[in-house]
Amino acid sequence: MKELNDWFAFKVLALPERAALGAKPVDDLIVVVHYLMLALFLGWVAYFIYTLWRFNARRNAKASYEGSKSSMPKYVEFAIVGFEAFLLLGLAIPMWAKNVQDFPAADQSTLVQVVAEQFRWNARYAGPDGKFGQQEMKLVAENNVFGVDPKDPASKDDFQIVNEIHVPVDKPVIIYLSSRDVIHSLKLVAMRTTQDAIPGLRIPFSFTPTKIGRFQIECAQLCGGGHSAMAGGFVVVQDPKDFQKWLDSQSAPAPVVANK
Ligand SMILES: [Cu+2]
Repeated sequence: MKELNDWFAFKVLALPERAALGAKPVDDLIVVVHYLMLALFLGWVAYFIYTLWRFNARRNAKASYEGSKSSMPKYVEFAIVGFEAFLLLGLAIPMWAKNVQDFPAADQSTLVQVVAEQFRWNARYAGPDGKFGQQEMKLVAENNVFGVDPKDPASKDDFQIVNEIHVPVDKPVIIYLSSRDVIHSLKLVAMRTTQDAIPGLRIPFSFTPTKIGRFQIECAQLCGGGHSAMAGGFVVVQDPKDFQKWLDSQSAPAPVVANK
């Protein structure tokens, strides 16, 4: 079954490569939904053919004005409501609760702050001290999209980059996502994960990369004239040693980096 699912996912649906834990269950869901749709399609086609035969004009020369007196449809409706309640309460909500419970601990994850803006992704790292400097909404400006307080000593070694998010492989990543202007949405197709970036909110979301490489970021929310330019962002998944080297190479003379 597992091989069949993967064959269907990659050969029939042509889904892109997977590069994170949790990507496979997402694909399995997509595949199972397609199986279900196929079964519904075949079922409805069979029913359609049956009705063509059953209600043919030659077989039913006189129309019936009474209609069905059966109470079957009522029971079927109740059964469907019951089944859908089970899907929601028995499956969907417990799975969502498990996802919330399984959210990785911050001290065991790579932490990145991301602020989306028209039309790029700003990423911020805590630097060698592992501590993000204070931020304040009122400090947010054209050249300080994170609203970093330059007076906070913890902000001295923080650094920012644009359109690249570097992370080490096989370790959970937590991205704290926000937006400076309109609603954007950070979509990582290879990780099978998407999160809206909403002005005024900082939303944490997580994934665990399992493959080294450069993976495209797309904006999944039409955000303006340069929307397509936001596909110029990449998540760069590195070997832990290469990631450390990269971290060390990012010297940060000032916490506030001009973006333009
Ligand atoms: Cu966007």
